[in-house]
Amino acid sequence: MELTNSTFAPLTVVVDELARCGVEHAVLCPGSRDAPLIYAFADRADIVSHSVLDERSAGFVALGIAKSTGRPVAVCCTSGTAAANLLPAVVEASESSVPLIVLTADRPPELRDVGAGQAIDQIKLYGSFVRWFHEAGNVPLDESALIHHRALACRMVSEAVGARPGPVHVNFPLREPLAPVPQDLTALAASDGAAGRRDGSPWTRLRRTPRGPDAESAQRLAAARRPLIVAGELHNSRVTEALVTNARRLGIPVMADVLSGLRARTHSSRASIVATYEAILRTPRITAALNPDFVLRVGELPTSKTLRSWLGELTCPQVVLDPHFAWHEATRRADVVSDGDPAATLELAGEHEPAAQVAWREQFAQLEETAQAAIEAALDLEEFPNEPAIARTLAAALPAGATVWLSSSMPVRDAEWFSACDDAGVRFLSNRGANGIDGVLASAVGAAQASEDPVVMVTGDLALLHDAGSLQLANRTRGPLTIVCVDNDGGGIFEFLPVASHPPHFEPLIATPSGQDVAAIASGYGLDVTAPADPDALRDALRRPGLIHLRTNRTENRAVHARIWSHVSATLLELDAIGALED
Ligand SMILES: Cc1ncc(C[n+]2csc(CCOP(=O)(O)OP(=O)(O)O)c2C)c(N)n1
Ligand SMILES: [Mg+2]
Repeated sequence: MELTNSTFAPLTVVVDELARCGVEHAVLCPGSRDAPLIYAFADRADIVSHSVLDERSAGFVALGIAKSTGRPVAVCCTSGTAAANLLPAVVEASESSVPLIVLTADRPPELRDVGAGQAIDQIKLYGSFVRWFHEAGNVPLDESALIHHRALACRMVSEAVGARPGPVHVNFPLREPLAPVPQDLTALAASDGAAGRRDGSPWTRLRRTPRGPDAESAQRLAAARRPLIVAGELHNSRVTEALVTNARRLGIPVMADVLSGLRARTHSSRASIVATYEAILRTPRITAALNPDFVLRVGELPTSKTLRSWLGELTCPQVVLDPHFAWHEATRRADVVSDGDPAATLELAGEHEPAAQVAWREQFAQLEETAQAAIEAALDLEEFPNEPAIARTLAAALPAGATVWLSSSMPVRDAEWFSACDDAGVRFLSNRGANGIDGVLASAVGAAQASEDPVVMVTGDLALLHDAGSLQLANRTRGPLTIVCVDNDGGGIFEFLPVASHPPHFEPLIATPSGQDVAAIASGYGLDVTAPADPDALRDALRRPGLIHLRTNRTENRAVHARIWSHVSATLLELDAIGALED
C-alpha cells in the first residue's frame, strides 16, 4: 500500500479499512487541512467521491446517500466553521438513525486556542448528536500506529451501524505535509499495518448476533379480535414482506404511512392496507366508533397528527416494535416498547391461528375503498394545479424503483394523506428525524448520486430557497433528478395554524412570502424549467430531469383541503359500515 508520507499514511489505512467495512461513498469538501483526507478517498476506485463546496449541503448529500443505500457514508471537511456547518445533517442523521462517518480535519494541539487561523474547538463539536466521538490525536508513525488506525476505522463503522445507527465524529489533527510529497516509508510498506488483513477483510469485524422475535407480542397480536397494525417509515424489505404476508394471513388491517413503502400495488393487492387513515379519522363518528382491541406499531409513528391523537386516546393495549429501541413513544399509551426483531415477531405471529373478526377487516377495506373513491371524486371538482392533486399524481406517474424525496411541511403531509395504494413500487423518503425544511434538495441530490433510478424531490418554495445553494449540484447527479416545486409563495403549512388568523405579523413574519422568482433562479443554475398546466403534462414532465414549477395559492389551498375532507366525511357517513361499527 502506498503510504506517501507521515500525514497521509494513517489516513490511507483508515480509508482502506472504511472501504473494507463497506463504505462506498465519501462526500468531500474542499480545504487545505483536509486535503490529505480528500486524497486518501479520491485515490480509491472502490469508493465514489463526491465533491461538495458547501458543508451544510455536503452533510445532507451524505445523509441522502446513506438513507438511500442504507449504508454508512463518510463526509469530510476542513477545520473551523466548515465543521460547524455539518451540524444540521448530523442532527437529522442522529434523529433518524442514519449512519454517517464525519471526519473533520483540525489544527494540531499546539495550534489550538492560540489564535491560529481557522482553529476552533472541535472537540465534541456535535455534542450528544453523535453516537461516538473520538479525537484521533497525533500518534507517532510506526507499524502499531497503522494497526491502531485500522482498528479505529472499524470502530467508526461499528459505532455508526450499531443497535441504534447514527453519526460518529472523528477529529483528525493534521500536520504538514498536507500535500502528497513522498517520504521514504519503505520500512513500513510491507508491514501488516500497511497491508491490512491479507484476505481483504476488515482489521476487526463487528459480529452482531441477530435479535429474536418478541413471542409475547406475537401471541397477543394473533389472539386479538380487532387487531390493528400501524406502520411508519420502513426501509427493510424483510420487515415489509413479513408484515404484508402475516397481516394477510391473520386478517389484520394495516394503517400504512406513505414512508412505509406498503402502498405499492404489490403489497396492497395482498393485504388490507389502509392509506386513507387521515380522511377516516377526521370523521368524528368513525373515530369514536373504531375500537381496536390491540394495536401493534412498527417503526416510527406516521406524521399524521390526527392518527397520533387517536392513538393517544385509545385505551386498548398498544405494543411498539421499536427496531432501534430508542423509546420513540410520544403517545404514552403503549404498554410495551419492544426491542423484538419486527420481521421475526410478525413471522411468529403468523404461525398462530387467526382470531381477528372478518367483519373488522372488511369494515376497514370498505372504509379505505370508499375514502379513496371520495378523494378522487373531490379532486375532480378542483382546478389544477392544487396541492393534494399534485401529491396524488406523483406516485401514480412514477416507475418502480423511483424515489420521491418529500420535503417537510405540506409535501410530506399531502403525500401521506392523498397518495393512493396503487403505485408501482415507488420509495418515499423524507427527513422526518428532526422535521427540518433545511437540506432537502441536498438530500435528494444524495439519493440521485447513489443510483441511476429516477429521483423526484417535492418541495415547497421556501424549503427550496432555504437550500438554494444546493441547486449547483442538481444538474450533475448520477441518476436523473426532477425537482417539483409547489410554489405557494410562503409557508402554506402555517395557513392551517391558529396563528394564521392573527394579523398583522402573520403574513410578513410567519408565512414569509419571498417574492423570489423560483423558475428564474433554477434556470440560472442551468436547470430546465417547466410549468405543466394539467395532470397529463405533469406526468410527462416527471419523466425529465429539471425543475417543475407549480404555482398554487396558500389560502385557497386551505380551502381545497377543507372541501376534500368534508366531501370524504359525508361519503363515509353514508356507509352501512358506520352503523355496524357503532353497534
Ligand atoms: C430548518 C427549519 N427552519 C424552519 C422550520 C419551520 N418551518 C416549518 S414549515 C416552514 C415553511 C415551509 O414553507 P414551504 O417550503 O414553502 O412549504 P409549504 O408550507 O408552503 O408547503 C418553516 C419555515 C423548519 N421546520 N425547519
Ligand atoms: Mg410554500
